[in-house]
Amino acid sequence: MKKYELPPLPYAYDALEPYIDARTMEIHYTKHHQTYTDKLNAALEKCPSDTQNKDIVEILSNIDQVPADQKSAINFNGGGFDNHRIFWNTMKQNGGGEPGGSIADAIKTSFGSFSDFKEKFSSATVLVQGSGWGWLVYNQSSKKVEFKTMPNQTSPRTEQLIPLLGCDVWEHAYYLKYQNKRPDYISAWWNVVNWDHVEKGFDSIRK
Ligand code: MN3
Repeated sequence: MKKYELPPLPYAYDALEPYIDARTMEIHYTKHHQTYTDKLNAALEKCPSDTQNKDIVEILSNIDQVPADQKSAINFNGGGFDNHRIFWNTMKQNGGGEPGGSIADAIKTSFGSFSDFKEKFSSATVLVQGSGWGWLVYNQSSKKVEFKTMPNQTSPRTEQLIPLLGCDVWEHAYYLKYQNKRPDYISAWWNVVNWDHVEKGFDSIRK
Protein backbone atom coordinates (compact mmCIF):
# COMPACT_ATOMS: atom_id res chain seq x y z
CA MET A 1 0.00 0.00 0.00
CA LYS A 2 1.15 3.50 -0.82
CA LYS A 3 1.84 5.43 2.38
CA TYR A 4 1.23 9.15 2.42
CA GLU A 5 4.01 11.36 3.68
CA LEU A 6 3.90 14.87 5.06
CA PRO A 7 4.37 17.04 1.95
CA PRO A 8 7.25 19.54 2.11
CA LEU A 9 6.45 22.97 3.49
CA PRO A 10 7.32 25.40 0.66
CA TYR A 11 8.89 28.00 3.01
CA ALA A 12 10.49 28.42 6.45
CA TYR A 13 8.34 28.43 9.59
CA ASP A 14 8.87 32.17 10.03
CA ALA A 15 8.24 33.09 6.39
CA LEU A 16 4.68 34.28 7.00
CA GLU A 17 5.54 36.48 10.00
CA PRO A 18 4.10 38.71 11.33
CA TYR A 19 0.74 37.48 9.99
CA ILE A 20 1.22 33.84 10.95
CA ASP A 21 3.84 33.29 13.65
CA ALA A 22 6.66 30.76 13.36
CA ARG A 23 5.67 28.74 16.43
CA THR A 24 2.12 28.26 15.16
CA MET A 25 3.44 27.25 11.72
CA GLU A 26 5.84 24.72 13.23
CA ILE A 27 3.26 23.05 15.47
CA HIS A 28 0.55 23.17 12.82
CA TYR A 29 2.78 21.52 10.22
CA THR A 30 4.89 19.09 12.26
CA LYS A 31 2.19 18.01 14.72
CA HIS A 32 -1.29 18.57 13.30
CA HIS A 33 -0.64 17.88 9.61
CA GLN A 34 1.62 14.95 10.54
CA THR A 35 -1.14 13.45 12.67
CA TYR A 36 -3.74 13.67 9.88
CA THR A 37 -1.21 12.00 7.57
CA ASP A 38 -0.43 9.18 10.01
CA LYS A 39 -4.09 8.55 10.80
CA LEU A 40 -4.99 8.55 7.09
CA ASN A 41 -2.41 5.81 6.55
CA ALA A 42 -3.71 3.86 9.55
CA ALA A 43 -7.29 4.04 8.23
CA LEU A 44 -6.24 3.03 4.71
CA GLU A 45 -4.42 0.00 6.09
CA LYS A 46 -7.80 -1.28 7.25
CA CYS A 47 -9.39 -0.77 3.82
CA PRO A 48 -9.55 -3.23 0.91
CA SER A 49 -6.93 -2.86 -1.80
CA ASP A 50 -9.29 -1.23 -4.30
CA THR A 51 -9.61 1.71 -1.88
CA GLN A 52 -5.90 1.68 -1.02
CA ASN A 53 -4.96 1.87 -4.69
CA LYS A 54 -6.94 5.04 -5.33
CA ASP A 55 -5.47 8.51 -4.87
CA ILE A 56 -6.78 10.42 -1.87
CA VAL A 57 -8.37 13.03 -4.16
CA GLU A 58 -10.39 10.29 -5.83
CA ILE A 59 -11.26 8.70 -2.48
CA LEU A 60 -12.55 11.99 -1.05
CA SER A 61 -14.50 12.71 -4.24
CA ASN A 62 -16.26 9.34 -3.83
CA ILE A 63 -16.38 9.17 -0.05
CA ASP A 64 -19.54 7.02 -0.05
CA GLN A 65 -17.55 4.18 -1.65
CA VAL A 66 -15.25 3.93 1.39
CA PRO A 67 -16.12 0.97 3.67
CA ALA A 68 -18.48 2.13 6.41
CA ASP A 69 -16.13 1.33 9.29
CA GLN A 70 -13.37 3.60 7.88
CA LYS A 71 -15.48 6.29 6.22
CA SER A 72 -15.48 8.74 9.12
CA ALA A 73 -11.73 8.33 9.75
CA ILE A 74 -10.88 8.86 6.07
CA ASN A 75 -13.28 11.78 5.71
CA PHE A 76 -11.57 13.46 8.66
CA ASN A 77 -7.91 12.50 8.27
CA GLY A 78 -7.85 12.30 4.48
CA GLY A 79 -9.56 15.68 4.42
CA GLY A 80 -7.03 16.99 6.95
CA PHE A 81 -4.14 15.66 4.86
CA ASP A 82 -5.41 17.22 1.62
CA ASN A 83 -6.75 20.48 3.10
CA HIS A 84 -3.44 21.32 4.75
CA ARG A 85 -1.28 20.64 1.69
CA ILE A 86 -3.53 23.07 -0.20
CA PHE A 87 -3.35 25.54 2.69
CA TRP A 88 0.49 25.64 2.78
CA ASN A 89 0.78 26.05 -0.97
CA THR A 90 -1.77 28.83 -1.22
CA MET A 91 0.20 31.04 1.16
CA LYS A 92 3.58 32.72 0.67
CA GLN A 93 5.82 35.44 2.00
CA ASN A 94 4.89 38.83 0.50
CA GLY A 95 1.60 37.43 -0.73
CA GLY A 96 -1.78 39.07 -0.60
CA GLY A 97 -3.05 41.80 -2.87
CA GLU A 98 -5.55 41.02 -5.57
CA PRO A 99 -5.61 38.10 -7.99
CA GLY A 100 -5.11 38.55 -11.71
CA GLY A 101 -5.90 36.58 -14.84
CA SER A 102 -8.52 33.89 -15.07
CA ILE A 103 -9.23 33.58 -11.35
CA ALA A 104 -9.82 37.34 -11.04
CA ASP A 105 -12.36 37.12 -13.86
CA ALA A 106 -14.08 34.12 -12.28
CA ILE A 107 -14.32 35.85 -8.89
CA LYS A 108 -15.78 38.94 -10.55
CA THR A 109 -18.37 36.85 -12.39
CA SER A 110 -19.48 35.05 -9.22
CA PHE A 111 -19.18 37.74 -6.57
CA GLY A 112 -19.39 41.07 -8.43
CA SER A 113 -15.98 42.33 -7.35
CA PHE A 114 -12.90 41.19 -5.48
CA SER A 115 -13.83 43.31 -2.46
CA ASP A 116 -17.32 41.77 -2.36
CA PHE A 117 -15.75 38.31 -2.50
CA LYS A 118 -13.30 39.14 0.27
CA GLU A 119 -16.07 40.53 2.47
CA LYS A 120 -18.29 37.49 1.94
CA PHE A 121 -15.42 35.04 2.52
CA SER A 122 -14.26 36.82 5.69
CA SER A 123 -17.63 37.37 7.31
CA ALA A 124 -18.85 33.82 6.70
CA THR A 125 -15.57 32.20 7.75
CA VAL A 126 -15.58 34.18 11.02
CA LEU A 127 -18.96 32.57 11.73
CA VAL A 128 -17.89 28.92 11.22
CA GLN A 129 -19.09 27.22 14.39
CA GLY A 130 -16.34 25.39 16.24
CA SER A 131 -13.65 24.08 13.89
CA GLY A 132 -13.69 24.22 10.12
CA TRP A 133 -12.65 26.02 6.97
CA GLY A 134 -13.78 28.72 4.58
CA TRP A 135 -13.18 27.80 0.93
CA LEU A 136 -13.13 29.29 -2.52
CA VAL A 137 -14.12 26.31 -4.67
CA TYR A 138 -14.79 25.50 -8.31
CA ASN A 139 -18.14 23.95 -9.13
CA GLN A 140 -17.71 21.74 -12.17
CA SER A 141 -21.46 21.65 -12.87
CA SER A 142 -22.06 25.40 -12.94
CA LYS A 143 -18.48 26.09 -14.12
CA LYS A 144 -18.29 28.90 -11.60
CA VAL A 145 -16.29 29.61 -8.48
CA GLU A 146 -18.23 29.61 -5.22
CA PHE A 147 -17.70 30.21 -1.52
CA LYS A 148 -18.38 27.37 0.89
CA THR A 149 -17.70 26.70 4.55
CA MET A 150 -16.96 23.13 5.60
CA PRO A 151 -17.05 21.64 9.11
CA ASN A 152 -14.02 20.06 10.80
CA GLN A 153 -11.77 18.54 8.10
CA THR A 154 -14.48 17.52 5.64
CA SER A 155 -13.14 18.23 2.16
CA PRO A 156 -15.15 20.23 -0.39
CA ARG A 157 -14.30 17.32 -2.71
CA THR A 158 -16.87 15.21 -0.84
CA GLU A 159 -19.48 17.55 -2.36
CA GLN A 160 -17.94 17.48 -5.84
CA LEU A 161 -16.45 20.93 -5.32
CA ILE A 162 -12.77 21.49 -6.14
CA PRO A 163 -10.92 23.43 -3.42
CA LEU A 164 -8.91 26.38 -4.73
CA LEU A 165 -8.16 28.47 -1.63
CA GLY A 166 -8.96 27.66 1.99
CA CYS A 167 -8.66 29.42 5.31
CA ASP A 168 -8.19 27.08 8.28
CA VAL A 169 -10.13 28.47 11.25
CA TRP A 170 -9.42 25.71 13.73
CA GLU A 171 -8.08 27.38 16.86
CA HIS A 172 -4.77 25.52 16.35
CA ALA A 173 -4.24 27.74 13.29
CA TYR A 174 -4.26 31.02 15.21
CA TYR A 175 -4.74 30.72 18.97
CA LEU A 176 -1.11 31.32 20.07
CA LYS A 177 -0.99 34.71 18.37
CA TYR A 178 -4.61 35.79 18.12
CA GLN A 179 -6.29 33.90 21.00
CA ASN A 180 -10.07 34.27 20.55
CA LYS A 181 -9.77 37.00 17.88
CA ARG A 182 -10.58 34.95 14.78
CA PRO A 183 -11.56 38.05 12.73
CA ASP A 184 -8.05 39.51 13.27
CA TYR A 185 -6.44 36.26 12.11
CA ILE A 186 -8.56 36.17 8.95
CA SER A 187 -7.75 39.82 8.17
CA ALA A 188 -4.05 39.05 8.57
CA TRP A 189 -4.28 35.86 6.48
CA TRP A 190 -5.28 37.81 3.35
CA ASN A 191 -1.75 39.30 3.42
CA VAL A 192 -0.15 35.92 2.75
CA VAL A 193 -2.50 34.49 0.12
CA ASN A 194 -0.54 33.17 -2.87
CA TRP A 195 -2.82 34.21 -5.71
CA ASP A 196 -0.38 32.98 -8.38
CA HIS A 197 -0.72 29.47 -7.00
CA VAL A 198 -4.52 29.76 -6.78
CA GLU A 199 -4.65 30.89 -10.41
CA LYS A 200 -2.41 28.02 -11.53
CA GLY A 201 -4.64 25.53 -9.74
CA PHE A 202 -7.73 27.08 -11.29
CA ASP A 203 -6.25 26.92 -14.79
CA SER A 204 -5.07 23.31 -14.38
CA ILE A 205 -8.46 21.89 -13.38
CA ARG A 206 -10.24 23.50 -16.34
CA LYS A 207 -7.91 22.02 -18.97
MN1 MN3 B 1 -5.16 22.99 10.68
